[in-house]
Amino acid sequence: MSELLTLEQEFLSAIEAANDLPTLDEVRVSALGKKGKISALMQGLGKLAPEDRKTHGQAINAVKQSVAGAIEERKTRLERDALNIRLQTEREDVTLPVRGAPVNQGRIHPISQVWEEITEIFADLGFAMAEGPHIETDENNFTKLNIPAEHPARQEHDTFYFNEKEDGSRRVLRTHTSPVQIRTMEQEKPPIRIIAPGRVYRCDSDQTHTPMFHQVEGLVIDKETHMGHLKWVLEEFCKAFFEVDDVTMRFRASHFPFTEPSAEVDIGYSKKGDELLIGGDENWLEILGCGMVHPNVLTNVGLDPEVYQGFAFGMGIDRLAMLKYGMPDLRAFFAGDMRWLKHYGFSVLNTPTIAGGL
Ligand code: 2NL
Repeated sequence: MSELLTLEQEFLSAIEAANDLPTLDEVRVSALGKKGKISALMQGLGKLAPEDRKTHGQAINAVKQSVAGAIEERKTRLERDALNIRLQTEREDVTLPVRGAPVNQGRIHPISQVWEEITEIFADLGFAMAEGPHIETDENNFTKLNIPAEHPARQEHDTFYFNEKEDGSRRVLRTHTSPVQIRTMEQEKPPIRIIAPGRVYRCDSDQTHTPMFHQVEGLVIDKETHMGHLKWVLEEFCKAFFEVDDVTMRFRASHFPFTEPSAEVDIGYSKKGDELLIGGDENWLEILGCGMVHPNVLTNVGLDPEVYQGFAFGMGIDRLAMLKYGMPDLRAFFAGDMRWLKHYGFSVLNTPTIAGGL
């Protein structure tokens, strides 16, 4: 029994002497841990005569309680002391300027910004947004758009082709977002009013071309949709996009395999120093292509051209971004240069809305 009391005294002094939490924990392990001295005594009870077990067991338990209690008390004390020391020594200067949060440092890429602006404007005009795969079938990218095999337009598209499959079919990286409209016309019944913004790919790279660029196409199909509607939609779009009350637009007859008639659209502008002012008819800038959906395209997607008609248009997002925000070099868009992005990028918190201004 006296052995037990000595052991208790030993532990209590060790606990009192422990000046930090790790040392205190070492004491705890040596006393109460799985291989600790008190635990060992507990395990030894089995070897005692049955009549001694109870008294010994109670005595060991009492020591265990007292040691555990002392450890807990010491722990609370050490933690409080540590906190007091920190409170006395650590100082926070609340007058220091606030460090920029990620939300203030990050930038929205001009392409993302213009993409948002465009979808916001067309959403306001009643268009839904449609998306589709970047890897497309030859049929969706060309054939159904009235561009049959051997058509010269296929060469103009500088297509990235995948290897031919065993059945002779081959896939392509979409050269325009038109396959998205093809899919929509096949899946939904008119009236259809959609825009399809997205990445497109052409095997072409120089000062004004990158192998991946961004396009937005629009499509409206109904029973009586005509070119007057097309003109109005594009005019409203240009006014909203360039944030002006009036635009001058010029529709020049053109040709695309998938529209008939087809037109290219220019907007008038003038120069004031380095600045480009939208409006007037001093200079013209081509911004998009459009037309009435070709009857063959309607037939190819299962729509009766005797019942349905509609218009479509397409424009380059990157080009529109360069124009609106005065960025001269297309290749800088994809260089990933943080200095460029800091200069031309947009605040994360500045989402374009029709009401709040683009
Ligand atoms: C351009 C010209 C255009 C279309 C795209 C289209 C799509 C379908 C049917 C008919 Cl599914 N047309 N798209 C029509 C005319 C012009 O894009 O210069 N884009 C950058």
